[in-house]
Amino acid sequence: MIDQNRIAAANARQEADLRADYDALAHQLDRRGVNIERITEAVMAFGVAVPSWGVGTGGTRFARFPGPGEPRHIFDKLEDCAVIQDLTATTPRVSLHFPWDQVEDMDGLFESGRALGLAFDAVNSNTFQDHPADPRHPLSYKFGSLSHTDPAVRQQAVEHNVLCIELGRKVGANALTVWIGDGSNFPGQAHFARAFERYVESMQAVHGDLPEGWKLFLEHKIHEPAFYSTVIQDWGSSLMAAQAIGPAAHCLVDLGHHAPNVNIEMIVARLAAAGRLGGFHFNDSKYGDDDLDAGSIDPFRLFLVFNELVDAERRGLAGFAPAYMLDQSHNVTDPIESLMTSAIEVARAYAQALIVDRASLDQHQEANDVMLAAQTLKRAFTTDVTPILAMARARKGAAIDPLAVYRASGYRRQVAEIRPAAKGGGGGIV
Ligand code: LRH
Ligand code: MN
Ligand code: MN
Repeated sequence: MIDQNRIAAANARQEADLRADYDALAHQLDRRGVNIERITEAVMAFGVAVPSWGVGTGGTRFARFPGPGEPRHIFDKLEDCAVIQDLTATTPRVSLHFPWDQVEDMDGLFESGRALGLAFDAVNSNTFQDHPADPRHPLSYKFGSLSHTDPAVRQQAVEHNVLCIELGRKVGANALTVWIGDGSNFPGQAHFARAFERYVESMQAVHGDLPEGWKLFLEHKIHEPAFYSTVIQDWGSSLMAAQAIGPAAHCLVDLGHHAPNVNIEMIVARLAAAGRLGGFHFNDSKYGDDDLDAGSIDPFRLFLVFNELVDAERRGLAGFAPAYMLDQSHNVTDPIESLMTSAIEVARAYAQALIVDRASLDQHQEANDVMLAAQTLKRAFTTDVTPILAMARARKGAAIDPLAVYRASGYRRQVAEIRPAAKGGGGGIV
């Protein structure tokens, strides 16, 4: 979607400066026993998926303010995703959400992705909304889906998930992510134990339908839309459920789905140790499921999450292969700009985690040298790895400065001429 010559010309202007910064960092890392080339290679191999729904402007319960050139459908969304990949070479896969992205011609969708240089990541089911236009969905999810008291609603929700697997197969996906809004708004409204049992039973049926090699991701969330209790509210419920559902069931950690102050990096370590860490939805937050841009509020936490991931990778935990994805909502920025920036921030956290001096860290931990252990981590976190990230992009034919090239390309202006202006308006409460 972005002219390669434009990227090459912009890179040519910045190449000498990048080389100087990269060489300086190489010397610094070399003194610390770190080979910069190994880090750059790892960053080049790193990818984080983009959610199809992320390229449209998000909204809140109060209002939505769409920007120019909003994607009209999944094919427009794929084009926007391709822009992000062209410029960053960090987002080779797109995650679809059904029925939002469901089209008659799923094979055509797969082909469109391929023509744009994109593959498909985990697909997401949606039983947190009713599907009034779909004759297969006569029943409402107002009081739950996979854990509903009515077996007919549970069956409908199971069938939707089975359909999502079928659609996912057509685009070469190999995982289904299930997040449900099931829960309660009043004490006494739901029977905690029975609702959980019903959820597990429904998910066992979905698990039974998984093709060979597929994973089933269970995404927990503490609250919203249910504001008193949620059926899969935290990693404990998620792990209990995954262990009961079957071997392909894994826990997915969306960074925004926890109570404030929860130690997410420790959850990561626990799930990895249990062999059930499925993947991530990266975003950032200050209060709840804010869905702010990854790394924009608490980059240190993002680094600490990757510190655990790199540690788990080094320890060679069996079957350790978490799926990485962004899941954020852009209310006041151009979604393409936010997603490019966030993908780079996630890669930054990975690169910082890779340069942690793990031998020293082990030593300080064993000797209970608190200050030096903490400083070992901080030293990696405070190292500016920007030249590594930029060099990795340049070597893959992407932009040294993706944002500048994107703005100069005029992409948003061009698509705004083709795509009709989207109307804003009230959110759910207006
Ligand atoms: C729920 C969630 C989940 C949904 C997406 C739209 O808050 O994180 O991943 O599928 O948002
Ligand atoms: Mn999510
Ligand atoms: Mn969320």
